[in-house]
Parts: sequence; C-alpha cells; structure tokens
Amino acid sequence: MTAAASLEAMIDVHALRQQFPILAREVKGKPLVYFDNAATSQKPRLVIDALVNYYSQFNANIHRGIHSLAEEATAAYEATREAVRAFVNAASREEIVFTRGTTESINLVAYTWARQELKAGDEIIVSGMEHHSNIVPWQMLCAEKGTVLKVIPVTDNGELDMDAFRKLLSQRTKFVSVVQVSNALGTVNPVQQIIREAHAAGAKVLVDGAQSAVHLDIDVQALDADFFAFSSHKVYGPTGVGVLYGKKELLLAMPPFQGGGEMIKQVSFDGTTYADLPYKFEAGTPNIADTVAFKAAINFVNSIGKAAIRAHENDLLAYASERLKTIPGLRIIGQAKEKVSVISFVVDKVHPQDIGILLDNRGIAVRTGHHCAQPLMQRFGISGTTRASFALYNTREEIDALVSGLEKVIKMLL
Ligand code: C6P
Repeated sequence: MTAAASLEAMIDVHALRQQFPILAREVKGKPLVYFDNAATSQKPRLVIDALVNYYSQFNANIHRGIHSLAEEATAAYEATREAVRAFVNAASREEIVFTRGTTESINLVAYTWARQELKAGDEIIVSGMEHHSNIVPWQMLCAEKGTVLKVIPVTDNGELDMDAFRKLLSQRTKFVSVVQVSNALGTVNPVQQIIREAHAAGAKVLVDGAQSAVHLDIDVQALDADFFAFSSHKVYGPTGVGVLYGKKELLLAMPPFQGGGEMIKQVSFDGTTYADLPYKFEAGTPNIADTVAFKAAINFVNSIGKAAIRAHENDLLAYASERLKTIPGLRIIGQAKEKVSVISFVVDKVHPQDIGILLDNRGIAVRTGHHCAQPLMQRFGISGTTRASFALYNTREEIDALVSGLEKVIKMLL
C-alpha cells in the first residue's frame, strides 16, 4: 500500500458521513450529492450541538459581565481563540482577531494598515486569480490614496507566472496580497516563496487562506505571513465568523477598524484610548455563539488530521479528473501541478448555468458562474465554469453520479 493509500484508509468515509445530518437528506427526490464545498462546507453534528448547547446553557454577552454565564461565555469564546491560534500556529492569541469572514478580514487590513501606511505611487500586487474580496478593497484604496494595483498574470494551466511576479516587484511595492488556494481553479500557490521575495523587496504580505485553511497545514510563523485571513464556514464551522491573523508588531501599530464598545480602554470627550490586542479590532458584541461552535469544528478537523483529509481528497480529485476527461467536449480549467480538490470545467456549446440547474434536478449541488473571480474568467475567455469541490465526506460513488448525471444532462442540452 502506498503512503497516500494508507492515509486514505484512515478515513472511514461512510462512518464520517453519519456525523453530518444534512447528508442524509434528499433533494428533488434524490440523495443529496454535495459538491459545493468551496462555497461552504457542511457542518458535523458536533458543531451543530455546540451551537445549541451555547444558547441552551450559557448564552450571555462576553468580556463585560461578572455573573457566571458571562464568565462561562467569555471563557468559551476565548477558548476558540486559543484553538485558532494553535490551528494556524500563531505565536500569541493577541494575533488572532475575530471578524465576520475572510472578506471582512481583508477589508480590515485595507482600511487600517494600508490606509495608514500607503501613499500615492506606492504599489500593491495581487494576482490574476484573486477572489473579488481580494481585489475590490485594494481598488477602493487605490481610488482613495492614489496607490497603484499591479497584477501577477496567470499561465494557461492556471498557475501564477512567478517570473512576471519578480519583474513586478520593486522598491515601490509596499504590499502583496495573494490567495494561497484559488477557489475557481484549485491551484495551490507558492505563497512561502512569494512572501520571501516580497519581504526581500521590503513589502508586507497578506495571504488569503479562505480555501487553503481546510486542506493544507497552516503555519503562519513558518510562512512568515504578515497577515492571514480565513473563514470558519469553509472549515466545517458556522457562517459569520472569520479570522484575521496579524503579526503583533503590525497590529499594535495599526489604528482601530471600527469604533464602539469593547474596543476601548477609556472614553471621554477629551480623548479615547483603545483596548489591548486583539480587542482593539473587535468593536461591539461579536458573533459569540458561532465563534464558540467554531472550536468544535477545529477539534473535528484536528481529530481526523489534515494529512488524512488531504489523502482522501486527493484520491477524489484524481478519480474525478480522470472520469471527467472521458466526457466529450468537457475541458478542465486549471491544470496546475499543485491542486486541492476543486475541479472547474466548461463544456462546448453548453452554458454552465444550465448544467447546474439540471444537475440540481438530480440532487447534485455544484456551483456555476464566475465564482467571484471575474478577472480570472476574463483571462480564460469564458463567462464562467461549472465547479465541483470535494470535502472529506465525499465518495467515489458520488463522483460516478456526477459523471453519469453530466453525460445525461449534456445530451439533453445539445
Ligand atoms: N469563496 C466560493 O464559492 P467569505 O465570503 O468572506 O467567507 O470568503 C470570501 C472568499 C475570499 N477568498 C477566497 C479565495 C474565497 O474562495 C472566498 C469565498 C466562495 O468560492 C464564495 S464566492
């Protein structure tokens, strides 16, 4: 048995599926095949139970009350912060800021660090495979400050053109913001190398980990990332919770994001002082319940182990890639050497949306469209793709259902 196969054997998919109540339901009278995991993963019972338990047993506002419920809720909320710290190997819990999601985490950096540090003529580099949430905040900043946005081109097989990246780097480069794993192609980008080279040019780096955190081992210290952003809901956790990791010295020097309760030390009409890290960036009552339940998701992932998850998902990726190639007229967009379990494809003369609707009639959930990566679609000269993204609970049988469903759907549409 190969090392990968032995790791895969460690995942008992059929037992695991029992832990996800939603996987037992039917859609349009057919068993649900959920292949939209890159949009959001399904939640194991442990996470759902943690949410119910929070509201049933110790709901209270945090960091303010001295009564027992408030103390318990605060302890549970802060326990998630510690779990996240360990999950990404940050040096300290002060470096973990809770947000609403990756989008808000990136905006936080744009509105605070970048607004304070960047001036007209400074350059920001993003890549041609970014999600809109890692493009638009920087365009808004450029419009306000006169900074200049540069774009790393994407090659035909869906990788970053690293030589072009090196040519873009200069003394004017002050910030690089790149996605670690493309949501639309599945490409794993060499972010460690990008960070090293950007640092050598004197720039800070944000890594968009929205798609990577669920598949790859994340070690922000080994990466030497200045900022790292991701969302709970793509890591088997609840929606409405995100993480911004930032190096302590950067967070300390940054102005607050939003003003309000929780983020202050002392308020008077003569002046206000701000709370210590990370609370300076967490104004108002946060999403306590979902944050508390996010810890159950992290424990769930840790209990299986990313290596075993990856081995299983890589098997699904290889199997699906081979099977999809047998469909006439189907072209996979994104053939990078390093990929996670995301397959985007187009079919000659067939609109992705029609495929999505007809697959849904067969109980198969895929995502169709531009995947919030319109510049990437423009790069490939297409309006969108059909995307199937696999998680640890998916099976080869489900891929068989996708392939036979696709064959029938394409016949109907041609
Ligand atoms: N991508 C997808 O179906 P939020 O919505 O804030 O949790 O995450 C935004 C985001 C940022 N970066 C990347 C690489 C992403 O993939 C996403 C979310 C979903 O691909 C919804 S468009």
